[in-house]
Amino acid sequence: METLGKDFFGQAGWTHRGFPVQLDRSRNGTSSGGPLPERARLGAPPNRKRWLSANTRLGLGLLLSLSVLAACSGSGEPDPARPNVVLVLVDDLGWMDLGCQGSSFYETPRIDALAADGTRFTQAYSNCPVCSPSRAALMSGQNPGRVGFTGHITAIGRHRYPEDGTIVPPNDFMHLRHEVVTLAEALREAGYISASIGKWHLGDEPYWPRAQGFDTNVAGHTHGSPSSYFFPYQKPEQTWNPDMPNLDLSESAEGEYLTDRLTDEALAFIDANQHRQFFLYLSHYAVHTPLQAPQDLIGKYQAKIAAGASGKSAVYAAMVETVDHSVGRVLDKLQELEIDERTVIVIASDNGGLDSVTENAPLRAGKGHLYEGGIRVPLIVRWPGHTVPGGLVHEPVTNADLYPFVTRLAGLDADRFPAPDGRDIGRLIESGAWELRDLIWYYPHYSPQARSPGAAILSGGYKLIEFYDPPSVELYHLDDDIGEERDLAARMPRKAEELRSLLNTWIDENVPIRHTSNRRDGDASP
Ligand SMILES: [Ca+2]
Repeated sequence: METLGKDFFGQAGWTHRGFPVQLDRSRNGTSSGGPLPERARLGAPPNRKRWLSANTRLGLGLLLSLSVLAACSGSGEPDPARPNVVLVLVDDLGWMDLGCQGSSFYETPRIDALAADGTRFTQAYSNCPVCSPSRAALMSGQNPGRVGFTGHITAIGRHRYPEDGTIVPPNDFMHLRHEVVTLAEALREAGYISASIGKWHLGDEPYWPRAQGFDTNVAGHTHGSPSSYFFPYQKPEQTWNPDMPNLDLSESAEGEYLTDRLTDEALAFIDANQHRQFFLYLSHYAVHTPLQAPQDLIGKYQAKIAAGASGKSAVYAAMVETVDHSVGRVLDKLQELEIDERTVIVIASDNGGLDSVTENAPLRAGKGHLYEGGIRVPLIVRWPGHTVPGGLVHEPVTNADLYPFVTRLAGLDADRFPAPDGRDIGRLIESGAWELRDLIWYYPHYSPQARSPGAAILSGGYKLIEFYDPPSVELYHLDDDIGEERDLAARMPRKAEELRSLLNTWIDENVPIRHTSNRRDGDASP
């Protein structure tokens, strides 16, 4: 496949090969190291949001309905037809990391109760097996490939990849471009106030939440993890110590734990905005590494393991439980303020569980892989008046589907806030009406975990993974092989070729910044 050279995004003068970023071709490591190098900044001026440009945004404010404007004015109670939205994104939460998902090791009573009170999606996916691109999809309703952000941001900036690999990963943007209308920007148009509390990981400071439609950013920065989960959230012996923006530590004390502190911030935001419509994006750094948790909780899981429970890490389990506490505190606050009935809650994860610390079985592999363990994630929605207690949805959905759902909740017109790769999951909750569609993953990067670039398609119950290094395809029928143990590619070559063709046609037509061959003969085909 050929890499598009210019103007795919309408940015005059931009070329892929002209991207002045130094690629690091070392084999070793991807997520630790020294300070960030100066990075290229493309497109819009870096310090000012150039949002709502282009035709889709022309005159948008004037087109808002009077009811929306009334809600914006702050007069009276918020329109109950347009609920608050609390989106709790748990970093790296694996498919089996919750009691309601079937785990007997992890203790997550509050999330389990939420699932019992709402709808649980049994085949939900992140749009990428690693953080940043997955979050780009969540915020945009678009496939990471479509927005030119397919690899995650590391502590050194860009991914490393092997010098002798078969492909050169795309020189992607490594930020969510300002031209993309984020969920927060859309909701701002509907009069919502919004806060991003916790992990962001969608670019350097010019692309942090305040520049992407959020009114508040607490602790969101360029990177994907804190140096430490404990106050002061830094490790003096480490050179890489990102500050936590707007996290006032003047009254903090030793032992303060980040997940609890972010929850404090979330509750303060809810308190302050209880009389208006709000969007709370509570994006926990947990349960991503570094593995750190309160000692009493760790001891509890150490005892469980000692007593014979099957669990890989007591510390990780303790981190999962801190997130459950957080969700419980948010639920209690909503109830205390009597706004729970006009608040939609979503619990989601940005990629599969890290399989060195958690058990994803029956899924294969974990974070960083295109197998189910890397992309299949928990998704729970409570939508008062709509979700039925204990509801289950088995249709495949992705986090990009949250964009059209949430914008619809806010009363926004889908024509003006399109989500080309998302579909409103509210339809599934309300009526079950859903047409089958193909899902696509494009992840041509050497992840730290899998080091196996590739792409995948889920179509009609069959999943084909095309690996780029070395080139190969695998075909699974997920409906009767959720563990991807029986590769059908050799037995069903026509089906494999059909899906491979669909996959690559989609990539060719929709992904502007693609990988290239690393072969020296100049052949650009993977
Ligand atoms: Ca993640």
